[in-house]
Amino acid sequence: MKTLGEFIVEKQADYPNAKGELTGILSSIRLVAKVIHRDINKAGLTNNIIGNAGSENVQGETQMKLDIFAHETFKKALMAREDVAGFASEEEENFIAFDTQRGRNAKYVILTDPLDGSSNIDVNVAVGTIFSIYRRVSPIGTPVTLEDFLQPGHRQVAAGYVVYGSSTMLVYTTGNGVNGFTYDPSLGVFCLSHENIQIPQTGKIYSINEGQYLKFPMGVKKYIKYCQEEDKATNRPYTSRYIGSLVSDFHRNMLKGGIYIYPSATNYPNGKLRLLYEGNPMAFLAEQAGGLASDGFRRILDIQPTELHQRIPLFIGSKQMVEKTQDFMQQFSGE
Ligand code: AHM
Ligand code: MG
Repeated sequence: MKTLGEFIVEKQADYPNAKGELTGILSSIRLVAKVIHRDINKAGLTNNIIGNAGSENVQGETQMKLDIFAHETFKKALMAREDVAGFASEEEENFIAFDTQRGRNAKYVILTDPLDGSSNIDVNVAVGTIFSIYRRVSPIGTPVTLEDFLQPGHRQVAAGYVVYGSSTMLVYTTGNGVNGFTYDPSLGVFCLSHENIQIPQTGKIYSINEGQYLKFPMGVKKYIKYCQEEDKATNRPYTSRYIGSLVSDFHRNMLKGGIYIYPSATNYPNGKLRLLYEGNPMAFLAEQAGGLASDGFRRILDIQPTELHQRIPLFIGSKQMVEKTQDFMQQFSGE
């Protein structure tokens, strides 16, 4: 049995010049995952953590929404170790520069969606934490700038997610394949359980919020109908599975083969998901596992971000299925 800690140290040995900064960041993320795992598992019992931020519980204590709690946990863990130069989160409008001597001298910035799918918490459905790491472009020794965060996804150094499901798993890549670690709460360690994950080239599952069907672009509507048509040669009709928690939907599709789509819609002209906190890290993982990620027309990892909380349509998963959606989007782009 190999633990995540052992695995990270072993990988660092492949890079003789590495100073251990990335190793330190991954260790912080591992700790964050354990803390969030613990708190999610008692969310139903702890009445100062569930519910709306800003409201008060019966004891008059301020309630903290779990996604804000996860954000604070992440920020504190990174600040404590000072392994990163800056931090940006879906839960905070501006990025944070860790403006200490160690912070200014650090090489990396980290971006996160600390608790994705958080509306699922109150009903005991799996949620996740997503993270993305870049090498800064501003000079070492200065505080980080916005440009450090607005880099195209193909420049990511590492990315991953934690899924808090029937078991908690941490899945990540440093650009050398994708590996998954399952948490053993009794030992407090993540153990390598899914080595070198490969997304099947095609699959039977499509995941999309079909309630929004009428608002979707014609290419997406036609693709949904394609998924539902009978065709033995291509294993159709496909199966529809939508949890409404990107990490969980992606994780299942990655292991079984499938596609997740959050397209643009008349009420969401650029989709709902965020390029920096959701699109890019999941796209990096998808490609590293042999899959694809697109906005319907372009490779997600090639998009030059223009703002921190930018949204993008997302088509992600098995290669052949994503390619098929691109054909449909292209063919019906005028309608
Ligand atoms: P969040 O980051 O605010 O939790 O929103 C992202 C989530 C995804 O996890 C999920 O796939 C999607 O929103 C569901 O949205 P919808 O309810 O519109 O289908
Ligand atoms: Mg999210």
